[in-house]
Amino acid sequence: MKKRHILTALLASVALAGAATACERTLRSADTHPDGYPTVEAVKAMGKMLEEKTNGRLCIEVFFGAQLGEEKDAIEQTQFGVIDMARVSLGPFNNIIEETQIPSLPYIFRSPDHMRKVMAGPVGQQIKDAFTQHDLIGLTFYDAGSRSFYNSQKPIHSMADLAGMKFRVMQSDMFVDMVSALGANATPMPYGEVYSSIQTGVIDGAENNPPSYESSGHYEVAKYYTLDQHLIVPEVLVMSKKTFDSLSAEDQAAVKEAASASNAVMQDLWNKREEASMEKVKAAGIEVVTDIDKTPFIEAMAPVYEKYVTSDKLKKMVEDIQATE
Ligand code: GTR
Repeated sequence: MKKRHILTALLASVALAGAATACERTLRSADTHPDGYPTVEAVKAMGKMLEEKTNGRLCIEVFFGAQLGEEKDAIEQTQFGVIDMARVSLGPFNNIIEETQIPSLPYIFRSPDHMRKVMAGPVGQQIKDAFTQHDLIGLTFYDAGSRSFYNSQKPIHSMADLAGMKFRVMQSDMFVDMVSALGANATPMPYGEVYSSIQTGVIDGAENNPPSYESSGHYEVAKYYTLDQHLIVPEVLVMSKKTFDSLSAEDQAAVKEAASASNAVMQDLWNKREEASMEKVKAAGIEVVTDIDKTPFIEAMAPVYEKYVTSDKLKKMVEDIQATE
C-alpha cells in the first residue's frame, strides 16, 4: 500500500473510532419491532436523555426488527449480559417468572388506563422486584393497548365462531390455555414466524394490538380482525443485572430516570400510532368487527384464573389489581 493510501485508511479508521467513542459506552437494546415503532422510538429517546444526563458516559443503540433474536432469546441473552437491555412483552416471561402471569391474565384490566395505573403502583413494583431474582432490572413498563384476534378465514362475531380454529400465541402456557378455554387451538411460536405461518395455512390467525397487526404486515394475510380485546399485556424494558451492577450509583440513577422519562414519549407515540394503524388497515380493506359481546369471553376465562392464580401471593395481586381505581 502506498504511503498516501495508508494515511487515508488511518484517518478513516480514526474518524470511525471517533464516531463510535463520542459516547464512552453504548448499551445494546433489543426490540422485535421495526424502526419507527413507538417502543423503538421510546428507547431511542431514553438513550438521548441518558447521554445528556451522563455527559456522554452512556448511550443506547436500539437493535430493532429482532436483529438480536426473537423475544425469548433476547430475554435469555439479557439475563446473561450478552445484551444490555431488552424491550419485550411480559408474555414471554410468564413461564419463568410467575408474578408476570398476573398482569398477563385475560380481561384482568378494565382498560389500558387501568393497566398503566396498576403498573405504576405496588403491583408494578412487585414485578420489578421479581425480575431482580432473575438477573434482570425492570426499568419501566410501556403500553401495548389491547390484543384481539385476527384470522384469514372468516369474521368472528362470537365465541362459537372460534371453535376449532388455530391461533398463534406468544410463548406462554397461559395463553395456550386461554385460547383452549375459548374453544380454539393455540400454537405458541415466535413473532417472526407468524406471517408465513398464516400465509401457508399452518395457523388461521393470531392475536395482537393494532400497531403490531399493522407493522408486522399480518393484516395482509389475515383480513378479519375482531376487537374482543382479551389481553392488555404490559410491555417492559429490562436491563441485564450484570450491566446495571457495572455502572456507578450516579449512572444507575440516570438509567432509571431516563427510562421513566421515556414513558411520556412512548405514551404520546402510542396513542398516535394506534389510530394511524387502524386507519391504515381499514384503508387496506380489512374487515373489523367491533360489536362483540365480551361477556361470554370473560366468563370462559374462569378455568384459566383457577389454574394460574394459585398461591395467596398471586391471589392478592389479582385483588390489588381489581381494587385499583
Ligand atoms: C407485540 C409486542 C411484542 C411481541 C409481540 C408478540 O404486541 O409489542 O413485544 O410480544 O406482540 O406477539 O410476540
